[in-house]
Amino acid sequence: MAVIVVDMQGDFTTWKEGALAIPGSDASFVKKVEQATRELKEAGFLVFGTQDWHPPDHISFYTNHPGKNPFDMIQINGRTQVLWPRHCVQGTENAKILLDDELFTAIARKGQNPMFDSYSGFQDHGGMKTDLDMILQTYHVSSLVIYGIATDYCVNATALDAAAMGYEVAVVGDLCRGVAPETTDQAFAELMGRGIRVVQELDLPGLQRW
Ligand code: VGL
Ligand code: ZN
Repeated sequence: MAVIVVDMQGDFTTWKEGALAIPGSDASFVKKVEQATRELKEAGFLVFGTQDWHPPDHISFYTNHPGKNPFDMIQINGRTQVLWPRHCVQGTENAKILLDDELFTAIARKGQNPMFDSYSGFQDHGGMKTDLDMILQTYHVSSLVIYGIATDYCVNATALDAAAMGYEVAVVGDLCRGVAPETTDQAFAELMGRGIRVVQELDLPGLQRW
């Protein structure tokens, strides 16, 4: 049994005045996520993280598409791409993970190829795998508790991929924050539709028998 903490990085938080700050991601949210993660680790879960880690010329930045604005949608390689503010640029202060480093057994970086976005911690939009699945297999992990930011993008994509790959998955709703209410509601509905359990932090003690 293991935890995946998704993209708890400065640029996604109001706490750090991030470039792509997700509503409700203040210091108390981050501290709550850190405390819950510490308790899960103490209960015997291995803890893994994902980290959005883009080069400056990344395709998802509106600044790399002349005339475009933040949150515009464009077609790239036959799929819709949201254009984001520049965020989580490799090596920058706000690309750092905000939780205590010592909690993590390993961290999988994603979004490093300038040509492809990567919401999922398992693979980018071009189908290139990260190390995450291999790392989980090394530790014989079969069930995953997933939470972090953003519910409607990277948490959603990571949980859907995990379920599709055969992991038993629970997403902890109140340890997530979403970009927008409508897409966040859609994400929870989609997760439940794929057999993923959506639980709350209070339910976690019951999950520890996984
Ligand atoms: C994310 C948008 C762009 C996320 C990452 O972590 O959900 N969202 N890059
Ligand atoms: Zn990104």
